[in-house]
Amino acid sequence: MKIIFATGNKGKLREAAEILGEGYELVTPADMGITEDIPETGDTLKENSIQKASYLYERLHVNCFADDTGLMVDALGGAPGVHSARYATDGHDFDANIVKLLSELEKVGANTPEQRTARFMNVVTLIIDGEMHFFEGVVEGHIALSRNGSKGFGYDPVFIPDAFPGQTMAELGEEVKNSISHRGMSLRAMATWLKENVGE
Ligand code: ITT
Repeated sequence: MKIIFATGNKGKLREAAEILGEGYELVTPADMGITEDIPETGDTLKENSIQKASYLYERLHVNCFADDTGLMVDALGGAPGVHSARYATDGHDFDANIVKLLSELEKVGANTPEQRTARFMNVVTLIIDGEMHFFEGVVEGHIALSRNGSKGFGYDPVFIPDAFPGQTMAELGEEVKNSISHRGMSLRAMATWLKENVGE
């Protein structure tokens, strides 16, 4: 099945291709000549996910999906949350975001795993024949005291999932990450829905 993934994030694209597997050909907005940043100005992950998928559907009238993800840290009242991409700067600066996250946790004196609990939450919006469908995923864990590992992207070097205590997502590598991740959960649910309802 050929489907557009409304993302400009290469890490997400790589993971989605791996999670969905051989039956899918993923096309990006850039492949379709859409090179501007797709706006994401909503107050919730779901609003942003809808905004990204709708932006493409309105322009191209083709089946597509979008993923919006946030890292919710309990000791920071749920921050960076919906603002995860632009936590430290206006751009998508992964390193600066991690530096800010570690420093904010230090400021509030959250030093133990129990004080640093967090989760990645993900909402996928799928538009098929003009109708929207939603799939959600979550992975629980905590924020490491310092960064470790070089795989993955974004906040992976500081996120330790409960399923593998002692290793960050960036140490576990893509295959293990996908098997337990927020994105793995929602995209596998989307693939099941597509198989049952579209037959692909
Ligand atoms: P698109 O909107 O183009 O898909 P984005 O990077 O803007 O890409 P989000 O708004 O969904 O995507 O992501 C918010 C931030 O969370 C961003 O900085 C990501 O790098 C980070 N992030 C998203 N998924 C992640 C993951 O699986 N592991 C670590 N960090 C992640």
